[in-house]
Amino acid sequence: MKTEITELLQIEKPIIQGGMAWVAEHNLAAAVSAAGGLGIIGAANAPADWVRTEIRKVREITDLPIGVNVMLLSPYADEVAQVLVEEKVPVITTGAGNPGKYMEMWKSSGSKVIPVVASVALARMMERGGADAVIAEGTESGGHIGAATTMTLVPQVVDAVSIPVIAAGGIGDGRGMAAAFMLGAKAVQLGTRFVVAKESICHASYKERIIKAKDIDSAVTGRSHGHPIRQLRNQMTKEYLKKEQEGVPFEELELMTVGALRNAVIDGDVKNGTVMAGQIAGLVKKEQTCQEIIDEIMKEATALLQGAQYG
Ligand code: TUI
Repeated sequence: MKTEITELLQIEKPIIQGGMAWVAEHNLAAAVSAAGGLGIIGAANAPADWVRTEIRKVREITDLPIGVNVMLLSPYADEVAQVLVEEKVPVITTGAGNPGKYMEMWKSSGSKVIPVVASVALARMMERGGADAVIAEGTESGGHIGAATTMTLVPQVVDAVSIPVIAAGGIGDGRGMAAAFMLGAKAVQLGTRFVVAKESICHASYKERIIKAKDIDSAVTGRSHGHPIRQLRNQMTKEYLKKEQEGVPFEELELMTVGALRNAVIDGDVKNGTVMAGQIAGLVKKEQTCQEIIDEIMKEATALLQGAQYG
């Protein structure tokens, strides 16, 4: 399936893996790229040296294109931005902010730059700033989220910009991919489904929580202080939401979540840790290899899109 995104990124299939903190490391990124999609290393809050090492580890496994996601709230964002220039990373995506100040350096070092946007206004600004494409991410996503749904955001961003749009948030199978293409997207980005991939280093208990999740099992913490995070409900979200409702100050709430994502992803503490996942978790039923996931989604989407205009 050829689209403006497969051409732009030199990949076979228009499926991109999200840059999930702790999960999106070299094993997962290499497996997604090897399966014909675009694997992404999630820099999240990691130091720049970790990012450089992960990029080099992927390169030992495959020559195929990969990307790095820069989480713009990270204290290491400036250093990570510089490492991506030095390592000549072919694709850079960004999240949780406006990457305007890095755009020129990344473009002039030859990277394709694809910011995640949660509004039409930011999409327009990114196009003016030289972005090659944007990822329109709906509130169905796991982790840090915006307010608009994928169904409403994607077509409005598609109408507002002339660069290609990648849809994200709530997409977990070929039906979701086909629907996104009908809204005008030229590729999709998936997170939750890849968390459960065989090649994902995520703890078995975390994967199990996603597999067992039902449609309405996620909660959003942090709305009161402007950093909403979607995650699966557990003891921690219960306590957090109660304290948030009582008006407990941000600093105290933040203390509750220090190291909590790592505790869940690496140590498997799904009770008191942060189990980030999107609303589509209820659809994810089994652990599969990245190749199986991508082949299944492509087969289903292409059958649905037969005769439709998707390129
Ligand atoms: O970035 C994400 N998802 C994430 S990042 C993350 S790590 C984290 N951990 C704890 C606290 C905060 C972050 C976990 N999940 N997705 C991309 C995304 N970007 N979603 C929404 C946005 C977004 C929202 C508003 C991007 C830009 C924006 O506007 C900023 C502006 O300045 O206009």
